[in-house]
Amino acid sequence: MTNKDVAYILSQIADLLEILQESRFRIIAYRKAASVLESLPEDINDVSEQGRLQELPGIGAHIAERLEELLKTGRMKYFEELKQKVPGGLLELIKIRGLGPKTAVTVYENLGIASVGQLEKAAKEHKIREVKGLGAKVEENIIKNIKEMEKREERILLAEAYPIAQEIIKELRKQPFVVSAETAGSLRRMRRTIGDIDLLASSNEPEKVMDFFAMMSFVVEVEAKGKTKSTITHQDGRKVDLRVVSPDQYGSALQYFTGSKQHSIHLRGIAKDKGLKISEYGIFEAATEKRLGGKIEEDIYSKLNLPVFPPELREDKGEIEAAYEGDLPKLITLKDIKGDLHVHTKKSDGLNSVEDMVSKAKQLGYSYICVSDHAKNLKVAGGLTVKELETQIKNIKELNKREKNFRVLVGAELNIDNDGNVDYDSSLLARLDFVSASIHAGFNQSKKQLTERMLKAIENPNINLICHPTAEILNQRPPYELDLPVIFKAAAETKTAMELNSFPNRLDLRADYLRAAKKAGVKIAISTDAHNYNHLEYVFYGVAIARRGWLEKKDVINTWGVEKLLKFVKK
Ligand code: DGT
Ligand code: CA
Ligand code: CA
Ligand code: ZN
Repeated sequence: MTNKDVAYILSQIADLLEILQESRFRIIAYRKAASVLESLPEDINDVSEQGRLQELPGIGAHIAERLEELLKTGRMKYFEELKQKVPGGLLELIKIRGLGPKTAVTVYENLGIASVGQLEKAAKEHKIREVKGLGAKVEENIIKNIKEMEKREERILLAEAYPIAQEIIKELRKQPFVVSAETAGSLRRMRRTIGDIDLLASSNEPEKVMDFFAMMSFVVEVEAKGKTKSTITHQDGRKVDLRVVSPDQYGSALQYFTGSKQHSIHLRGIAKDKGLKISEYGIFEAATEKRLGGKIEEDIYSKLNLPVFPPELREDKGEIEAAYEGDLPKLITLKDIKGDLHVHTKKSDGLNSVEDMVSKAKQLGYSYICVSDHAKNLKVAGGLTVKELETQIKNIKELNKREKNFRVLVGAELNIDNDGNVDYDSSLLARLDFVSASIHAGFNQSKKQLTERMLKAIENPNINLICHPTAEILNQRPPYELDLPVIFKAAAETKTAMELNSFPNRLDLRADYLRAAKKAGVKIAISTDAHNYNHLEYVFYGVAIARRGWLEKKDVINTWGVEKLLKFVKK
């Protein structure tokens, strides 16, 4: 048992005593003891064996005796007895911020509530405010704090995790005692959402790395600190794991901790057939245990006659088979992107002018953008009236006269209504350079209805792109159901592109749908749906997801120059 384990038990005892409304002094005593153990510089087991427990501040005869029992037997009778007296869910209840033991006991005694789920339900049904001594304010806080608690358990958006990790990696690499440092896990594979942030470093002085990591300026809590692995909470509330290995094991460790687990399991099977063994420590001859390498990832992959896969592909979704058959895609890169086809301005619900968007686009090295403000039927998003769109067309025409190596396309993001119809009449649409359409409401329709609705838009000759096709919002709204094979077939036939929307909480189409779309012959636009000029940078995440979807430059229409793009639009 570690100091931390013991401290946790002591604090649970304090919680239980609070729920049982025991003596204030006893509760404080257990809290104090827990905090002493939390920061104790030596191993509690040693202290106990040497009979020095009572020498520690805040540890009296009673607690010392119970600790000794716990450290010797792994159990503490007193703790077990307390737990018997309190329904299990109550301990969970008092973890909700602002809900003290007193309130927990009150709701338990009055309403029989002993779990977070029951509590949330009762609060939503306004049962809490009726309990004597609680009231409406308490009820509101309960709902708010439960929501917050759930949010903390959500997966992190890639665009949230990535900058945090890069900041740490950059600092680590500057340290003389760090040989290399890199992201690992789902973050290195650039999944849309990340469970926890995994980092890996190599060093000959691992303890220095651990010390440095724990003391970085944005660390708000050190959850665990070991000789080669630590976990901290970043000021953004996110947990970050860092492991350190020796430089000669860096490659095998990086391969292992990048995963995915499925990918690595598949590799291990292949290694076994070749009489080899791989682990985080290296690649070995199975019979003799002789180490064959592990300093770089290539040591592992090359012994299996495999290339070092781009991390985005390491999901065991056919990449290993494709590599043996020489069929791996040459993945698209950020440099291939030449323009953004989904950009809003302040004329609808964006923040900036066309000029602002253009100037940022030029900084990114683009040669075009398409201004696609919302259209008239989407009033909530400031959709442009016919007259406003006419003005937009005129203004952009003027602007293009002043531009030399840059082209602003005029477009619109039409709203596909419940019947599959869109804004404006087709003579006006025909005057636009590039037309997008998307579903913004009516998500509760059946799969059949939604599919037909979208098909109608796809078959509309004026429409070139379907934006955020499944309407999924990460951590908030699941994708609606579509008959994707039917949709993709129609899109390929009509040369209607599908969007990979790069906005961090969308990243829609997701990787497996992109692959299916590509297989069906559908072209993809990686756009940002920028509502201010900084959003144009989100394309980075879009490209990452495109890579996870095995997309190549040729599959993506905004890697083309503007002439080729407009030729595609003409269908
Ligand atoms: P996440 O955090 O849920 O987004 O997903 P990952 O992929 O980052 O998974 P995580 O954090 O549990 O573990 C990091 C990596 O460590 C994982 O990608 C592969 C490796 N790993 C973890 N558990 C196992 C295992 O049981 N077997 C193998 N081969 N690798 C594992
Ligand atoms: Ca992870
Ligand atoms: Ca992890
Ligand atoms: Zn949009």
